[in-house]
Amino acid sequence: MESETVKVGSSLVIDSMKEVAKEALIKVPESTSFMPNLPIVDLSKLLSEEVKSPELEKLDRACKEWGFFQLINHGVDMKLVEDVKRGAQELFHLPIEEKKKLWQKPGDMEGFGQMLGSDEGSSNWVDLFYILTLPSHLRKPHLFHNIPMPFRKNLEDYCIKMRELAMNIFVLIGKALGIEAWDIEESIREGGQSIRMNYYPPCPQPENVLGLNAHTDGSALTILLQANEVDGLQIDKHGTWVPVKPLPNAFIISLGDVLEVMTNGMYRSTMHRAVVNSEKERVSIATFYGPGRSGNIGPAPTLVTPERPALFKTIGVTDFYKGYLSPEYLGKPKSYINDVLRIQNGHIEG
Ligand SMILES: O=C(O)CCC(=O)C(=O)O
Repeated sequence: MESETVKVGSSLVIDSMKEVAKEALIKVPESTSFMPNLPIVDLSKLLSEEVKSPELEKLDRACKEWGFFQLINHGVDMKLVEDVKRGAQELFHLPIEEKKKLWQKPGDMEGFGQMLGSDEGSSNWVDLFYILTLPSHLRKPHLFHNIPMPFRKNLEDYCIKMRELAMNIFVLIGKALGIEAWDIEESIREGGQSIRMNYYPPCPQPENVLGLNAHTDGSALTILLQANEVDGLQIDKHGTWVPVKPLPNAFIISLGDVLEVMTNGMYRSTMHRAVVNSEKERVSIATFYGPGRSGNIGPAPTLVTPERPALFKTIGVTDFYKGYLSPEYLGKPKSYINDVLRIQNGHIEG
C-alpha cells in the first residue's frame, strides 16, 4: 500500500494544475487501433481449476509481460460496486463545509487534498481522497467516521470484499509462480489496505497536463476501479502509452513494486499514468495492499536460486516506504526499486 503510518511530509498545496507535465516523454500514439490489449483474466475459471490451467498461464503471462490485467467474473456484488462508484463521485461534490471535515491535516497524507510530490514540472490535475482502511484500528476516527452515510457503510463492505479478492489473487499468483509456500500472502494478510479516490476535473487543455504523473505503485497489489464512464488510465508498454478501456464490471489489477521485489523480478510493476478529459470529469478508486510495517521486503527465498540470484536487496518495510514516498520518487516517473534496491550486477534477463 502506499502509506500506512509513515509520515514523510504533507501534501503540497501547489500552484496546481499549472504546467505541462514535462515527463511525458513517452510517445502517445495517434491511433489506438494497433494498440495491444490489456490481458483479461477470468477469476471464476481460475478458482474452479485445480491444476496448472490455460487461465493460470494467462495470469502468469499478464503478470510477466504487463504487470496489469483486467479481472472479470470476480464475484464481487455489482450492486455494492455501483454504490461505491456513486458514493465516490458524490464525495467530491460535497459542500465545501462538509469536505473540510475530511481535509488533510498538516503532515498527513490522509483526507482530501492533492498528490504528494506535486512540484515544479510534475503537476497532477487531480484532487484526491486518501484513507487508510484496514486494519480498522489504524483508521483515523476524524476521517472514516465523517464519511457520509450510506457511503461509509458501503465503503466498509467494499474494503472487506477487496481484501478477500486481493487474498485470492495473491494465492493464485503463488500458484502461477509454481511455489507452495508463498510468504507474501501471510505478510499481506497482516498488512494493510488503503484507498485513494481520484477526481480529475475536466481540463480545457488536456494535452498540457496529466491527471496523475507516470508512476509505479508502492503497493504489492492495487485493485483499480473506474467510477464513471470516462477513460484515462494508460500503461507503459515498451515505451508506448497504451490506453485502457475497462470492461463493464471488471477490475483493473496492477502489480506494485513490493510484488516485483518479492517475486525476485519474475513479475513486474509497470509505469502507468492518468490523462484527463477536456469536457468530462473522471473518478477512479484505487485500493492498495501492502505488507505490515514490522517486516522486511525482499525476494521470497523460494524464488532465489543459484540460477536466479537475488535481484533486489532486502529492506525493512518502513525504510521502503520512506524511500518510495520521498519527494525524489513519489509521483515521479522514477522507480525507487530500480534505483535503490536493484542489485546492479544481477545477471538475470527478463
Ligand atoms: O485513475 C486511474 O485510472 C489511475 C489511478 C492510479 O494510478 C493511482 O491511483 O495510483
